[in-house]
Amino acid sequence: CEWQEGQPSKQRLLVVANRLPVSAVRKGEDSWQLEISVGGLVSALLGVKEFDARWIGWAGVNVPDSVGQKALTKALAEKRCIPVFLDEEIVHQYYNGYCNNILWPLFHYLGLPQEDRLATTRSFQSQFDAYKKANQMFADVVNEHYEDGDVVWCHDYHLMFLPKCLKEHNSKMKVGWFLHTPFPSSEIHRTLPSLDQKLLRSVLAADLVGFHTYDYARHFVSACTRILGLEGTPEGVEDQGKLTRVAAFPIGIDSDRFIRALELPQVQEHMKELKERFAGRKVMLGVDRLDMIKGIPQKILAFEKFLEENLNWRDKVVLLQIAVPTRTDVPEYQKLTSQVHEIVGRINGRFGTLTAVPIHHLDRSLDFHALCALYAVTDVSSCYILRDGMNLVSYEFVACQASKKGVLILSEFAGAAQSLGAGAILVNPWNITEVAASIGYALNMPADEREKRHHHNFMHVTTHTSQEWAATFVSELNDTIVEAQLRTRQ
Ligand code: ADQ
Repeated sequence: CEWQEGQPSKQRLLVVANRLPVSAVRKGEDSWQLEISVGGLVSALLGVKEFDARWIGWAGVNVPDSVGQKALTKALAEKRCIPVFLDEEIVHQYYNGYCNNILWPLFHYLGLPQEDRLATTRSFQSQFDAYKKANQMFADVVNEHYEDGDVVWCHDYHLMFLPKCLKEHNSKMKVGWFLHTPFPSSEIHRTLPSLDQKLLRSVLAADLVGFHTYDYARHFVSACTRILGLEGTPEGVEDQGKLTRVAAFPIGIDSDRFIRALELPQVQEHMKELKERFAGRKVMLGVDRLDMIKGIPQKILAFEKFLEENLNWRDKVVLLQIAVPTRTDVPEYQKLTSQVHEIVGRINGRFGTLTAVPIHHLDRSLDFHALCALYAVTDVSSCYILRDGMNLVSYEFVACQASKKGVLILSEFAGAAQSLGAGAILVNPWNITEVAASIGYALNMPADEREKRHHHNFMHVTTHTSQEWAATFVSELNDTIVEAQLRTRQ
């Protein structure tokens, strides 16, 4: 975990996110095993080494006893991580309930099924209360560890109340908030009954509010003007003389880490095995958390349509879908897993031969080296997500394709479409006819076109890195504070 290599001479940064970059597994009364977590936020922030950083968050486990809490706190301290202990009821109401059942689908424009909508409306208030309570618990831990001059960087939709809690305790604290998901149009935001105002106002307590794209930032400002009646300015949102800066900070990846990894003997070995295993076939790849927003069923159905219409490709192409399970105790996610298994089974039954099946689907995460090797041997990366804040998988694929120059098929509803759109084939993931045609186009694309498209994206991915993203956000936050101080003095 490179996170532990903090640099004491640099500015102190407290990163606050719902989950720590590691998950804890209990091995005894006072012993813990820590495993790196999978997810975009972790991938992006692990590469950030310009700060003397500490990470505050939940370790993903209920630890009711003080012996266990003490031992876990000690184990995490070695990784520069500080735990927030949440009990089962809070996790149920705040994390599974308000965050994952309400905010997540809402921010990704996915409505809830009618029966859930009714149940949710009834349980709304208690989930919202738990959300506020959990945010206050995060604030208490930040306050305990905060030192004058620290920058506090709050992340994501789980912690929209945090800026307010922190500023109420210490108005001089430098607080930034960044959203990793899309911020939907204000019309969607208004369907959060009666509580929308509270959430927006809490976020506005931050000094700087950041989004992946200009569109999301614009939606946020228009929600503040339409719902709160505040004034939007070119810099952000103004409320009674206080300006909250709002801007786009597109995230990137630690591209060097991927490029360097490709030279490692174990990665080369993996690549050799994969090439032998899939010799004579083009490789298409999907790497996603198993989540509704990733559109895995739609992706597989589009592949089926492609095979239907192009039987000559039947044993010449393979789709490798690596889907790491998340939120496994939420029924919607369990249903999604069964649905994907069923579709994969049907298509393999329909198009498989005695020696080969068209889809390899794995319900698990891959380690970093295996992932790099897989990206490197892929011919076509299928990132046709239904909706995604950015989508780092598309960046990681591009970083690993320096020699192969494979094709990226990317959803127009991913934030990455704005940065990698010129090099990728953009598709509407809901339109499987269009996606199926794009698969054919990608598989047959001539080398010079592939090279041109790849070059565009590679330049972007290697210059707009996660390090640059974090440095820009923090420096903008520092500048915002200085400007605010100057304004108050005038
Ligand atoms: P995620 O929804 O997690 O992130 P994404 O940006 O694609 O989505 O990042 C996923 C990360 O997890 C990647 O680094 C990928 O390598 C890793 N990963 C996914 N599946 C894996 C598997 N099976 N095995 C191993 N590793 C796997 C959220 C938002 C995104 C936003 C990021 C960063 O939803 O829109 O881009 O945060 O802001």
